[in-house]
Amino acid sequence: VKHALRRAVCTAALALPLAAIAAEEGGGPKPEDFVHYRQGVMTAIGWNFGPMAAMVKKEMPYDAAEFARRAERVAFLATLPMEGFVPQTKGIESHAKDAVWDNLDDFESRMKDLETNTAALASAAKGASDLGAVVPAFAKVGETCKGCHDEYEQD
Ligand code: ASC
Repeated sequence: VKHALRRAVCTAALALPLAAIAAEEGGGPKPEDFVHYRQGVMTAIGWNFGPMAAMVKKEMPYDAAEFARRAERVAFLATLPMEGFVPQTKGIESHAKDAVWDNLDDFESRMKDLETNTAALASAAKGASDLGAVVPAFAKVGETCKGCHDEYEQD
């Protein structure tokens, strides 16, 4: 009887998808973990965007290699935050308005625009020797940031 019971329990466990087992045992990410993850990525994007913005505003001398390196980083980082905007985080206190989850298709399409426009900036920055060559692509990224923040970010 004991063996039969153990076999039944093991069979049931194997039938459960791994993710469900992880969640049941508390091993999966909790809703707050998704929020912290996306906040960390957004912070890293801002960290790398800042010096590019300073160069464009001529608050810092234009350094083509540094600009290109940061543009590459931002293009990669832009592919990451969407994974943190999962519906189970709706209602958790953060800078994200609930409007994100009420308009998830629009939000996701804006994130895609960010990927596209940051990739274009990284390409433009790669061969650029003067600031003028990167400003249009930089401005487009800035508009993409601002458009989405205006719509979906709160204090
Ligand atoms: C930044 C920052 C943003 C964008 C946006 C561009 O430095 O934190 O969200 O630039 O303001 O318009």
